[in-house]
Amino acid sequence: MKKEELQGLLAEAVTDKDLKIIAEKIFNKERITDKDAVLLFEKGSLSFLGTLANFIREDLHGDKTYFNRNFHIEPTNVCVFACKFCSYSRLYAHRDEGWELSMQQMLDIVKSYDGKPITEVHIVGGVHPKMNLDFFCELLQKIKQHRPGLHIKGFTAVELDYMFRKAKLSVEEGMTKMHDAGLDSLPGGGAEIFHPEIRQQISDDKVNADGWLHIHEAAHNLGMHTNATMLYGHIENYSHRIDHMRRLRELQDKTHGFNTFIPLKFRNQNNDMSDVAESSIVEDMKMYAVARIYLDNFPHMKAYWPMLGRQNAQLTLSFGVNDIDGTIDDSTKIYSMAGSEEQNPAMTTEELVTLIKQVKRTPVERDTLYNVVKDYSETDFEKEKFDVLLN
Ligand code: V47
Ligand code: SF4
Repeated sequence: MKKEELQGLLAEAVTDKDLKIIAEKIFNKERITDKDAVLLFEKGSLSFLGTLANFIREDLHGDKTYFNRNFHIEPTNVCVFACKFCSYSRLYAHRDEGWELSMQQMLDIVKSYDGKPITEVHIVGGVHPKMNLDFFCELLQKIKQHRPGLHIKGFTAVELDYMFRKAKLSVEEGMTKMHDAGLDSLPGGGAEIFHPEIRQQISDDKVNADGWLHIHEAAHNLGMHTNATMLYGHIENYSHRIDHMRRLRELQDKTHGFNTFIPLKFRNQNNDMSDVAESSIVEDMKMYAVARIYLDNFPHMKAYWPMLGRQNAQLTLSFGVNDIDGTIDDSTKIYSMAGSEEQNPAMTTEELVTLIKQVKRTPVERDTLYNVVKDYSETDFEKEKFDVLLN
């Protein structure tokens, strides 16, 4: 729908003066304030927020919906920290209940994808006191020796902060070492909620907001791209969410190093916050929409489908999202252990493409840096299978 038509529709449907002013700002590509964002959360109806977020999404990306082909390595779930929402980690004292992969086991995982058209490996896990910077630098070097073209997106700022401090290196020195060893980009994990009022209650002992942002800034300064997440839908309020996004928007103004923002819906099974109810789907869609509207300098918005479930992920594509992550191998346990929809989060490319086409969007396979690998708008999988049989 054209901008003028949308403006007309909203002018009739929206009676609230403040919301009308915000809508005008968005149509004129002006930045909204923190106060505007609170108002959107509090007063914006789902259809209002969806219309505005979708306007921005289509302005930036049209109908394109990106995914990539990746696999995960989770080196360990043993962790020195004890985040209350985490269903995945085991303290070092209980490491016999967890897992620790050896260097060879991790390399064997990489080798198991030989010959497959995978573009990225995502490495993320607990903070193990014995797996140090040198160990992971060696792993990075060995992966690159084996498959130089594989993009390595790895290690949250929480893991890196711990490794750098243990190695007695500054953030800049540590990041340069990892980058030189083969680390290409950083995932967005460990951000949770930056505001100390909440952070102190849910993950008191790990790197704070400034430390997290410092690590991402150092990566950006080396030319690396990174993602950012936010764990929402637990004990935080709207102001905490906006405070979180404001800190990200400010750093992005400075470095332009963030690629993607990923709101992560809090899941409440098997953790110390099981008494906290999960957010509703309506609340989830509002979260995606407000994030798309507020973070005007983030190129991409991602819904992580293993956590949301497939149908809800489809829904997010009308609320600002233009990326639904990858065809993930079933090795990622962080969400299945927290009670996500997907106990076995693997989807073939064909399934992912169909999912996107079902909601009338254009599936595009990307690499980590959003270079187009393949546009699937014209792909007919049945015909492709038939052609293979004939040849
Ligand atoms: O930081 C942990 C979250 C994150 C729970 O950058 C939980 O492409 C919900 O960051 N309920 C790690 N969430 C995963 C992550 C990620 C995932 C996918 C893609 C990318 C990317 C990054 O998982 C943690 C934490 O915020 N998490 N426990 C839970 N119970
Ligand atoms: Fe450790 Fe990460 Fe779990 Fe926190 S969320 S306990 S840092 S694995």
